[in-house]
Amino acid sequence: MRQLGTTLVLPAVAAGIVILAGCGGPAGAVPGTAVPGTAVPAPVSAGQAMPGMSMLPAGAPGAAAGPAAPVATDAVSIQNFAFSPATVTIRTGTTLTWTNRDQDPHTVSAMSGAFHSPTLNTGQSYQHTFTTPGRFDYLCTIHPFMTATVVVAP
Ligand SMILES: [Cu+2]
Repeated sequence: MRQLGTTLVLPAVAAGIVILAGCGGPAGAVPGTAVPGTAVPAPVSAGQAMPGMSMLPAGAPGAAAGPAAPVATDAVSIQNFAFSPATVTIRTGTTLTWTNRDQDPHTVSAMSGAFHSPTLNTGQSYQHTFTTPGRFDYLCTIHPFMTATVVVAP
């Protein structure tokens, strides 16, 4: 008898756990559902985003201090027939360095003619200092489909 009772209880408990677990989801969703729209994911995503987001706020103050705070990089890789990053934003006076990491030769050539590297073979680099604010689209003259942009902030 006891064994039967116990046997019956266990499934009941298990079922209860399952039910509770099941209710956990819907229960949490109900409040959100009660307020349809963006309110549903907001609380959840806010909590989950905190760890990842914490890095952004950390950098945000610094970025806020410098309105022009661009992508902090002064190096562009030429790899897989593409410039990476394809768009870089730098401050006036920054020297950019392109390095060819492909097996094929490439060039770094401004469409405006503002700068033009020699043919860069594997592992070779080219540097150009941007002294004038503006947007500089450039390409590889050997592979004209390879285009990229340098944005020079004042
Ligand atoms: Cu190329």
